[in-house]
Amino acid sequence: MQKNTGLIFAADLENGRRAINITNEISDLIDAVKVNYPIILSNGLQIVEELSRTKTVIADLKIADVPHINRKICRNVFEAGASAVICHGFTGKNSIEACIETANQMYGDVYVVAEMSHPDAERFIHHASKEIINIASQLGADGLIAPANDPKRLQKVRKQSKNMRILSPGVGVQGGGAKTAIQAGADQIIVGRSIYDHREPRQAAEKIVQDIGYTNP
Ligand code: O7E
Repeated sequence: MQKNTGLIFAADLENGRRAINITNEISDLIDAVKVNYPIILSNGLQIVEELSRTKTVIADLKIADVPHINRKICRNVFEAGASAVICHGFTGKNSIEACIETANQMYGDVYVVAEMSHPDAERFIHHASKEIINIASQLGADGLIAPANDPKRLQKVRKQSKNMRILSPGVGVQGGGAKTAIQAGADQIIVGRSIYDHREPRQAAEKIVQDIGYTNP
């Protein structure tokens, strides 16, 4: 996935038409559109194909199964038009590797969840993040996911991951700021509700892109 504005739109809408309309409306302001279970379960995998006509699609299925199932999940979403998948890291080397091998065969990217942004995330995943980052790095993952609303943890992930790309959710409704997250080490910011729940989604996206520090060349 190319980095340009630094903004990734999380299209967590059950209404596929609305997701497509907003994606079209802000398409020049975003690097990619991220789809998760709500939109895929409501609209089928076809929504990946439809969105991919406008924008690079990241399939955020937080894949976390045994290796042969991970391969099938990845193959299905790549065949539908996704350019990248997101998998969990806590499942360990073999499960992450299955995603990366499949992605390599299908010219896709894999991002691995290193830390999460919700309350109580620290109970389990944060203890494992250092090892997750090491495994993701050794296996050649394209990047990591780490929380924008916890700049200290984000900084830590940045330090441990050296120059791996970091995509960061948690801006807006979850309390994080785009500028702070970029300063803490994020490369790209993932935003959903602050865009799609805004009266003027384009205005909201423009403001975030400004906060990221993107300037039109
Ligand atoms: O709070 P919002 O509305 O801006 O939505 C945030 C999006 O980021 C949503 O799609 C959610 O699934 C995702 N996310 C988190 O909020 N926290 C995390 O720790 C991880 C993710 C995520 O996207 O993981 C894979 C990128």
